[in-house]
Formats: sequence, C-alpha cells, structure tokens
Amino acid sequence: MTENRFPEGFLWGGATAANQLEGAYNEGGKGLSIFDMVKFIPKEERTNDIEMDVRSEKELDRLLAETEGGNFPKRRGIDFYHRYKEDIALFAEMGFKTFRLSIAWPRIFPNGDEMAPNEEGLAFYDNVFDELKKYGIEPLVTLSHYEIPLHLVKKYNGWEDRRLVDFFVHYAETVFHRYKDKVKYWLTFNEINVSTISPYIGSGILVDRVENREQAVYQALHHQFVASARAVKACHNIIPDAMIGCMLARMETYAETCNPDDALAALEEDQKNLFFTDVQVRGYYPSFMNRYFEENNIKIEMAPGDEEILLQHTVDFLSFSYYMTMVASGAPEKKKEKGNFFSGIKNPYLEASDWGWQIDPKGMRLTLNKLYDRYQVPLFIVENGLGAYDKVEENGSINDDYRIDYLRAHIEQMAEAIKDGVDIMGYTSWGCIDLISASTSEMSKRYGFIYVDQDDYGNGTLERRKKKSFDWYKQVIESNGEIL
Ligand code: BGP
Repeated sequence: MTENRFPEGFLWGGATAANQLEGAYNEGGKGLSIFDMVKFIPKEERTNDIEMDVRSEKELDRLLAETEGGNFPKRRGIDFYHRYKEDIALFAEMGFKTFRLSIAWPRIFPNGDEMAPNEEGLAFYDNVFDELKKYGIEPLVTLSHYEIPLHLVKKYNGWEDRRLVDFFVHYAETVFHRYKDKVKYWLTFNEINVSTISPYIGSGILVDRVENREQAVYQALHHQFVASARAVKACHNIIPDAMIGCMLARMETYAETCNPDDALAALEEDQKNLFFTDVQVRGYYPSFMNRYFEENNIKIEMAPGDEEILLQHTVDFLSFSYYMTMVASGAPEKKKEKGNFFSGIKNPYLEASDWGWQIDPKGMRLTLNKLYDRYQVPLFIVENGLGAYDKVEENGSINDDYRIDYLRAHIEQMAEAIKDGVDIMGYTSWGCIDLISASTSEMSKRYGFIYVDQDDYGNGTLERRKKKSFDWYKQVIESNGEIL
C-alpha cells in the first residue's frame, strides 16, 4: 500500500536547452551564440572537466574562421528544430505535464542589440508551443540558457557591460507579449552561478579582456540580477497569471570532518552558492558577500534604483538543478585540490558517475529542506539525472536500469521532502531526450528516456528510440509518483 505523496497537479516532465537540442544554428535567421563556438574535445585530450570556455578575442576569431573541419556539436544539437513534432509526441506518450525548453535569444534577436525581432524565430517557438498545447503539455521556458548572442560578446564583452540589461529586458518583453497566451511558467537565467566557473558561458565575458576576473564576473552578475528583476516585473505586468522563477546550480556542501574549520569551509562554500538565490528571492545582497567583496577588493557598481528593483521584483519560485554534492575542507592544501567539477574531495560514502559526479539522493532532501526553510517560496527541481554511456543491444533495446535506479532514488527523496512539508511545484529530469552535453560537448554522455542515434562526431541517423526508462517514467507520471 502506498500513500499519496505528490500533490494533485504536480508538474512532471523533462528539461532541455535550445543550444543542446535544436541544431539549425544558422537557419531561420538565427545569429551565432556563445555555445556555437565551443568545440568537442575527446576525453583523452581534455585537461579539464569543463571544456567550454573561450578566453580571448583571438581565440574567438580563430574559432569563427574554422568553419570547416571543426567539430562544433552544439551547432547540430539533435535536430529538434526539424523534428520537434516527433519528439513532442514521444513526450506526450510518456504523459509529460510540462516540458522545459529555452528560447535561443539569437533566434529572436540575432545580434542581441537590435530593436526589431526576427519573425522567423518567433514563429518557430509559436509552432513548438502550439504542438505542446495539442497534448496539454505546459511549456516551462528559460529566457537565457547559455545562449548569449555572440555579437554581444564581441562588441560589449557580454554582461560586463551594463547596456546588456536593456537589451535583455527588450528581448524578455518581446517574448512575453508574443507568448502571453501560451506560456505561464518562465525562468530568467539558467544556473546563474555558473559564471564564477565559466565567465564566457555564464556571462559572455572573454577573461583576457579584463584586468580582474572576479571583479568583472561579479559586476556582470549584478547586471544579470537587475535584468532578471526587471524581467520579473515585465512578466507580472504583461502576463498577470504567469509565474516566473530564478534558476541555480545547487551545490550542497558537506564538511569533510566535524573539525570546526571544515564546518566553516563548508559554510563558506554554501554561502557562495546561496548568494545567488538570496539576491533573487530575498531581494538583497547578503552581508556575508559584502564581507567577501571587501576582503577581495571587489567593488560592485550599482546604479541609482538598482537596490529597489531587486527588492521589489523578487521571483515567484526558486528552481534549481541537482546532480551531486560537494565536500569542503578547511585544510589549506586540500582547498587547492581540483577536479570533480567544483571540488576535488571525494565523499567515501557516495558513488560517482562515469564523469566523477558524486551521486547523492539524500542530499537532495537536505537541499530541498534547506532552501525551503530559508526562503519559504515554492521550489521546482528543473534538472536532475544521470549522464551515462548507453548500449544498444543487438535486438535494439537499451536497458538503462542504472538510470532508473538513479531517478527512483532521487524521486523517493523528493517525496520525503514533501512529507517534511516542503512545497515543490514539479520535477523535470534533465535531457529527457539525449542531447549534447553542456560541459563536455559529448553526445555519448546521455541522460534521456529517448535514445538519439548520433555519436560524438555527428555520425548517425538521428533516429529516436525508446529506452527501458521510457516506460518506467511513463508509469511514474501516470501514478503521480506512487509507482517507482
Ligand atoms: C547543467 C546545465 C544543462 C546540462 C546539465 C548536465 O549544468 O544547465 O545545460 O547540460 O547541467 O550537464 P552536462 O551536460 O555537462 O552533463
């Protein structure tokens, strides 16, 4: 016997992003985006887990000239641009209540700083939203998911320049007006905290152009916070019945031992992560960050009225991605260790994915409780999942039990958090259909319930095929999370 754990209307679904999904990077009048410039580098040749940064103008120009022979997987995606009907039909078959996607900003404004939108780009998303509506699937739309128009990088060094606030707000208002009858759930910036590890992807900054990297990143982030708050304001005005949220790559950090120095190191890590939601949910800069800025000689330039805007236009809900947890140590030599995405310290109680991401379902319950305690706004898990190598058997089946195990364990913990009293709006697992990896540009790092026949170099038929997890997830949704 099971009890009913998930509320009526819980938004089950899947999540994607335009740059990893659509392809057609130069069709329909689309301009180039920052991710169109990121090349695939085979695992053996990689020096870092995160191979997505472009640092200088020179490097950018070299990449722009390299039109032939280069392997730029995000330019091809998985061809959703031409196959969205087939893909949405599969999501509908799984019973999706919602589908998270992003609008590629340069499809709407190819350069980013012009006034007139590109009608072909607007029409494309009209078609996608109409197709979703046909099946009763609510779109959940990210305004900016690592898709800054490249022109804004070249001309303004991205978000370092305050003028981007107006460009972004104009873009946001344009799509709010256009889709006001079709889209009720919005997110401003995907994983807004990513700029601190990748200034290019998060904020469109070429670091070789700036004197002080941290100063430039936090200033850019301030502009993004203001742009986000102004987008919240515009959304509430233009679509009064919509909800708009922020989005964070949530990093729960444990102390390595019960040594108070380790506990303080964990607190510091956590604060650096919560900073982003503090500004967007509470509406002001937390005092611990002011201390950090002072001690590191970072000065945030604020325009008159910025603080009011941040305070008056906070988000309606908080969404986040959750993949792993971290460990912090107060010992100086360990602080310097690198690897495993953000922190190199291994947690002996956890297993890791093939990419070293430490799998921690219970950490999700912890995080949900912590965020809800702190903010008391609805939460939405908009990314979670296991990146894994899949094998197609001779009979064509794909038996991804490891993925089912991962998702089941996380959904169970989400149910526990609901019992704890946490208000959760929904759950969209990442990469519901296989797509290009954000951090490594691999196709072989797969998250989907639907397999896509394409390899890391773009070979394959792009045929879609259901994995074992497809029927499993369908049953989860059908039973509203009762049958796992
Ligand atoms: C998040 C991003 C996604 C996504 C996911 C998985 O950081 O918002 O775009 O790709 O992580 O990461 P990866 O593709 O690197 O495995």
